[in-house]
Amino acid sequence: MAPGGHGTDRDPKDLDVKVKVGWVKGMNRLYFLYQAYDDYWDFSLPDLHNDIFELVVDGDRSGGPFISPFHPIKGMDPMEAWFSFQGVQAQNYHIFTPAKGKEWAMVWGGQPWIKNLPYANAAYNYNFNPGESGRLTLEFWITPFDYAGTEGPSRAVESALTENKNIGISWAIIDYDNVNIKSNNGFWNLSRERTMYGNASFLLPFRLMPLENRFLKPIDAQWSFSVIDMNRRMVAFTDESKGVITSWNWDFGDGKTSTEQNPIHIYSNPGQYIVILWIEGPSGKSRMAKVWDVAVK
Ligand SMILES: [Ca+2]
Ligand SMILES: [Ca+2]
Ligand SMILES: [Ca+2]
Repeated sequence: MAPGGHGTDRDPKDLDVKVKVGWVKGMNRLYFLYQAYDDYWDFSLPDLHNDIFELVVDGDRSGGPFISPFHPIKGMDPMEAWFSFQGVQAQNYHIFTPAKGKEWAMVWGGQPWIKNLPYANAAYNYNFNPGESGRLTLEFWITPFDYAGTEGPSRAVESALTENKNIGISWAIIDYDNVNIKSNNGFWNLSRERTMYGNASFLLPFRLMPLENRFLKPIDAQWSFSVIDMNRRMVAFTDESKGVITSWNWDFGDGKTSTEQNPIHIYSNPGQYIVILWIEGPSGKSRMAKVWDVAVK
């Protein structure tokens, strides 16, 4: 991490942090595992004086400023900017480590609803009192938004998380080590630019990696379909199988078959069909059947 603010000499006896980030294909969520040792966990007060993991996410890397003091229009009313601008296109979470008698995070903007279910959740594990040292584990997940307005989820747009997409992320760790001293003892940035907290152009690209090969089967049948013309009962089938494949065999469930990779089939009669794809390759065979997903009237 690049130092910023105070606390430029990192000392693991003062603070030692490990962060892991993950995602699951098919869900617009980012998962975090935060493991930290601190010599003084500062979390008894109800305000921002708290050990904090400050996370900033820009799900579509639109970049640019996103907090009211950085609004491009000079002299903008700060509350107007808070509601129309702050956190709308990139989000900043001040996550309290830990949170006791306090919500788990402060979302720095006019969209506090994004920290609650079904958009986020958090759980802590620790065994210390305020002012003591020890180890903390925090697990949480969030939903990044391309648009998160103050009016709530009805007009919101989740960031679509897809394989190999780059998203903007940075974080800072704010270490308070004395409940009686107002200022913090350290502010550590992942980004080299301290103002990453309010300008998404200073976030770092995190690539949403595909599953590593060791987690994949060498050959794995999968497919999807789309009814392209219900009047003609015309259905397009798309092969989504993984691995090296040399042959495809489709059974459309009406007695007809195909050896094309991506066939289009016309059903003669209405009904729900059991469609089966068999594939073969150098590493073996695989089958994927779907019962009654394909239905035409
Ligand atoms: Ca400390
Ligand atoms: Ca954005
Ligand atoms: Ca601390």
